[in-house]
Amino acid sequence: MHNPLHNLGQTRSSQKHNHLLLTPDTFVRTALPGMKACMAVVHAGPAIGARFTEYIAEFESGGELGPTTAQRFLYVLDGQLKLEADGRQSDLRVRGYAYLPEDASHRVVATKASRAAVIEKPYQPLASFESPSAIISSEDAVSSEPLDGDKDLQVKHLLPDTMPFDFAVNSMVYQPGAALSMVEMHVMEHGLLMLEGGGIYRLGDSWYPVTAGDFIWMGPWCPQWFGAIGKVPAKYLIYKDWNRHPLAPAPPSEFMRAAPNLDAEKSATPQLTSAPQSKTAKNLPKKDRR
Ligand code: UGY
Ligand code: MN
Repeated sequence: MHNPLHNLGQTRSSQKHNHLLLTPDTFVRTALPGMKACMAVVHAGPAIGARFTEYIAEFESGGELGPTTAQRFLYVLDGQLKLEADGRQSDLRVRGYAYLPEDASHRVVATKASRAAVIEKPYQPLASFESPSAIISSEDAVSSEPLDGDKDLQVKHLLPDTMPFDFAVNSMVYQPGAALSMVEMHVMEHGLLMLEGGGIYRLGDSWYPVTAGDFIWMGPWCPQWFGAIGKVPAKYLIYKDWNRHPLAPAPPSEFMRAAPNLDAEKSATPQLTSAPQSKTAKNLPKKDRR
């Protein structure tokens, strides 16, 4: 039953200068331009200092995402999506995902009531590399590897670990009792969606109980540590920017300030490839690639 006293104003949600914890009791839905029968719960974006946006899209059957001028990554949480890109149609089921480069004209339509995590980031090109092609795959098709040799903490890299990609999206599964082996502080920011289980997240100088459905944004150098507690594994989907020099120009400011012309027709057609195979960027010891 709806509680008019709203739990006396209590929530686990918290906003600090270098991190944000959003719990489902505080989610507010909004429509984004071009969405049809679909609502977004925006979790992070330039308004809080993030250089990407992440939102949960909640589709009715037949609902559709609007366009974006940025790179887009989609991960299906519930239901089923039909993706049309480059004249090809693909079905994305739970744990299915897609990476669409900036110039990929595409449509995303739900074939039943569905939810997806959507990440969008303006691309930072490198003069010496071609920009990436589209990827359509499933987490189930990607093999995992232990983090820092800990078999109880398994990571799946959903995007190729190669320089053309300016961001990574990984899933991380912690057996009960497993934990990050260090308090991490790094230049990259994170968008993190808890998918299963729970535990304790240290963010900055605070320790938070977290559980499936929660979202966390961590700004650059935000102290971070996680330990899984409970009787089931804890799993999260985590975004980070990477593979770019810290002095690399930020994405064009039009992306951040002005409303882009989202109706513009795009002509370029991406080349679709299957699951990523390459794992390790050249010249970097694997253990440092968290
Ligand atoms: O990839 C990462 O930086 C990851 N290990 N961070 C995290 O789980 N908070
Ligand atoms: Mn990290």
